[in-house]
Amino acid sequence: MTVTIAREDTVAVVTVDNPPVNALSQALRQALVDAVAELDADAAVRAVVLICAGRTFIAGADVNEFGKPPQPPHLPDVVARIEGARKPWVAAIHGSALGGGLEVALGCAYRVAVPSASLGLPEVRLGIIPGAGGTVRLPRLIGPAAAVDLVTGGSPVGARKAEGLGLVDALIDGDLRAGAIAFAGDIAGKPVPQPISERVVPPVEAGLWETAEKAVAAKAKREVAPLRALASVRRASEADFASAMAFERETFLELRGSAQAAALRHVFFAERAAPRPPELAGITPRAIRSAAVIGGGTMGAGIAAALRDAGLPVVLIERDKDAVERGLANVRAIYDGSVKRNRIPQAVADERMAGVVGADDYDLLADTDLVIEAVFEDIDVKRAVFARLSEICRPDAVLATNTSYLDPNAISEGVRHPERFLGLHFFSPAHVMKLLEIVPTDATAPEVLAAGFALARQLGKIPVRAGICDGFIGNRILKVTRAQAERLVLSGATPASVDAAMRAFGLPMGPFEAQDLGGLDIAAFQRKAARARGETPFAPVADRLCAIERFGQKSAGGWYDYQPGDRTPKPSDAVAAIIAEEAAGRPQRRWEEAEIADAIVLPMVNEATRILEERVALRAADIDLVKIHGYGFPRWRGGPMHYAEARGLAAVVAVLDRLSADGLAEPPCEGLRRAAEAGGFSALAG
Ligand code: T1G
Repeated sequence: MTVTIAREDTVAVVTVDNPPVNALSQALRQALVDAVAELDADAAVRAVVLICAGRTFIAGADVNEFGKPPQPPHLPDVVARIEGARKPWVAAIHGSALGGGLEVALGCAYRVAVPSASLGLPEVRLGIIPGAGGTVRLPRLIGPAAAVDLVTGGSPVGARKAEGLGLVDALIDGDLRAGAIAFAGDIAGKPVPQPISERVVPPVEAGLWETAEKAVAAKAKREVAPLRALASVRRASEADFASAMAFERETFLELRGSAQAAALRHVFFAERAAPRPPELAGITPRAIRSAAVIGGGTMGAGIAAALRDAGLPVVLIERDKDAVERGLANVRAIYDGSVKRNRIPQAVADERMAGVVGADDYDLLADTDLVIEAVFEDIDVKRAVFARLSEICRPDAVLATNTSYLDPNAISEGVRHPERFLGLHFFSPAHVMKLLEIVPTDATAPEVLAAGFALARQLGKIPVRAGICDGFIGNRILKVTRAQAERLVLSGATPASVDAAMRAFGLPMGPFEAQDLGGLDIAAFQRKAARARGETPFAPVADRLCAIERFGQKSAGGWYDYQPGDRTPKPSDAVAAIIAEEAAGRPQRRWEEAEIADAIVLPMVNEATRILEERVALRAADIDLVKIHGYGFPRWRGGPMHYAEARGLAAVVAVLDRLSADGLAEPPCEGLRRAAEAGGFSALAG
């Protein structure tokens, strides 16, 4: 890390260089304090530019330091030293000024930025609140309402919007350093703006706090930090600067040590490790500049939209003209929905739709870089598609299957140049869900696997490398969850009580609601294949529901009853009767919410441990990402594996031992017992 000072006539330029994102390590904080002292003492200097090397302005406190006691100089003191400097400091922002980086910029007398820059306070996404004056200075600078949005939402704003808010004083077109020096030269010697800490917060609109409290609580659900951040902005508006700073710092330090902050930090680092499997170090991905999707159903249309959203031209192939039209209509319906929900303007939807060519002619794919198959989950149908693609596509074109359960090795049998084949398992809706399971076959070449990971980044998705087994990582665990949910309703719980318990745990919906939404027939199809392989999947009630074609919302009834046109699940007497029949002879018991959550979540951990031991997943943290980004596991719990470690694996083993003794779960696997003895899953790492 270096902080260098250059002198351009009467303007000093302080350049921070702390790769990869100029995070505010202890050494950098000290260097900034030293720079203030040095430049205050230099009579020839009349203004100071603070600029960063590399891809971004300061991106925040160093998250690596969070697990340790804070070291001086503490960031609020650094910001105060800059604010109290005898010469005006100008923050010159490119890339992102985030968290502590924006707080440092707020200590400067001025802020200038290139138009492409962004500024934000994302601390709530890490389970904390700004801890160096962000919630206290921001309302003084841009007003309480705008400050509430920035602080409680955690989303950055672009430089132009920031200028409109008064957060940025000038936009610099062209070279930032030169522009910032010119700006500093202009303001040098002029009256310096009143330090933000000495200003008062502009008047608060009537009802702001009550309205904000309702909106933030509704969005944050069980996450603690957003409401605490709101409380800090409110305190800043109602108290003097010093006491508001003390309140903010006390809240920050409390949350910094919280379980939710530890979980969210775990996810932050997991999301940055997953896209870099060690086997791909130094491998250049095969370039993907054009794509095609075979199959215009729900998945194919979603994948086509995801590709278009990333700017790739897409050919959507179906078997005949009518099917092509249906496929294009499915893509158009996705964009109509996005416009209706104000996600994108109509013009963007039209431009993206214009980039989808529908066809029933495979010959159009002769020069396409990537083809993703999303046809019916039948191996013969898939093999036939790839046989044609082998004939027509370039030998180096990447061929991918979106299969959920079939073996990509088996699908790729007969494919020419099998090294260019892999599994890309998208989650429905494919243009929304972040998770992408990337499944190499025995033959997949490293540069092709790397192309899968590069595509994930281009699509803004979270890639997780998955080995081949039935259901890869996520759906394999889902099978266990569904079996557990049935065990619960056969031993005294009800679909409604299980779903309520899992919503209370933090899931967007419970296992029975989810089955009704997705359709019971899909899992029934998988159970039939499993039984053909000699397996014995446990689903006595689901089997009976499918036998009477109760497939869920698509068939007016599944685990719940539905009124026509109403998706609200209603407890079903018919289902209750079937459950009662299947439960006959089984011990019945009362189930508290926490016990239901244990009986659903801890068997997930057990199966995930097997997945880890079999190397189907590279890391326990990867499995957390699969559950969070593919199945809605609450991010603030860090994923099932982090949740189990935070709870204590010995305690997890004890609960599973008790449940399995009552026939309500499988016993803990050997790997889980070993991890419990070792105190964590890292003991199972290869
Ligand atoms: N601290 C330490 N390392 C960080 C970091 C941080 N804040 N942010 C990113 N990295 C590392 C990351 O682990 C990865 O490392 C590399 O940088 C590239 O990251 C007092 C307390 C800045 C928008 O929450 O949003 O300030 O794996 O892959 O896609 O109130 O990183 O390469 O070794 O994400 O170009 C607030 C978090 C902290 C910003 C760049 N700040 N970072 O995205 O690169 S709390 C944040 C980001 C705080 C104050 C409070 C993004 C990015 P490696 P990347 P990117």
